[in-house]
Amino acid sequence: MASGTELAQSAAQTALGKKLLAGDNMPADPQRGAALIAAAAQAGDGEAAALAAVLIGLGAQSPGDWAKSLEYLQQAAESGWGPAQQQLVVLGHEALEGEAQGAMPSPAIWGRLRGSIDLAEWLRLPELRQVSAAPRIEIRDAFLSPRLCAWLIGRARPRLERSRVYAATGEGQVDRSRTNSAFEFDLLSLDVVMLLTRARIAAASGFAPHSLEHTNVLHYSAGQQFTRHFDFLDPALPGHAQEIASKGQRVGTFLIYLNENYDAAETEFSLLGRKFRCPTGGALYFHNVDASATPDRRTLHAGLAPNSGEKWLLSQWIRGRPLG
Ligand SMILES: O=C(O)CCC(=O)C(=O)O
Repeated sequence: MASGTELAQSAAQTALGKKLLAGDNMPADPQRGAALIAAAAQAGDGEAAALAAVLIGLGAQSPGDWAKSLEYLQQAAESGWGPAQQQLVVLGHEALEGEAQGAMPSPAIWGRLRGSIDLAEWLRLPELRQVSAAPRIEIRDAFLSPRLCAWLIGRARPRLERSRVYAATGEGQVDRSRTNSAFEFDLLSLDVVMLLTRARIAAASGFAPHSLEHTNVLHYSAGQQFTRHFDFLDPALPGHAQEIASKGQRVGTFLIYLNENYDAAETEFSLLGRKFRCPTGGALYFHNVDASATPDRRTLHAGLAPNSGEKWLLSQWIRGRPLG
């Protein structure tokens, strides 16, 4: 068992590792950050073990990598790191939830929860329904379970900020055309649940996980909206052209409807005269460019305002090539 001084040392290593990963008040040095996190996890720091799970998940290329990531998550949970315990609860078998959340859960529960996670099921996709051929729009019902949707809402709810639009300069800015709020999951906000969700989105869209931008969870109160817009970058605008050259075109948009107890608030494609919304966990995917990779102006769309209730939506923009 680690002494108090050893634990304090590994917590300090974790704190420095996080700063180096994020480039927080110092130049980013992901390699050194990851090495510090690995060392702190080895020394028994729970937060570091949870971060190691994320770092492995970020580079995961096989079920074996995911298994390794989950081992670290179990280690973090066993050392008492609450966020890791909660992730195992939401990923694991529902029947174990009550036991894990009891006042004095048995130390063995975290291993049992990990053992109950069905990784093959994660990567098995629900059938798709094509609802428009050009632009191509697809729906997959029950893409995420209601439990997962509630988890994602819970992660975003305390961290919401006013949404921004992508200006002609290529900068994000607050604008009255978009009045909803959002939480953007940056590197240090990621967890294994979100990474598995991203892996599922990547599989459904046919792109590599590294082609996915930061994931956003959007929130609309009654009356809030995202007026008609395109998601592709416009090559005619210098700021966008530069962004396309350096990071690739935003070729796809993948939306997951995280709840359903609101009125109206569909995603509207005005030029197609069509509106869509899915029951909790359903996904809508549309291609922002046509078969020749040209921006498709028929994708003009809006997030309409709820008349009542609040709408939660996961929004994932996808680039045509992996981001560096
Ligand atoms: O809220 C919606 O239904 C649409 C969201 C959207 O337009 C986007 O994320 O690009």
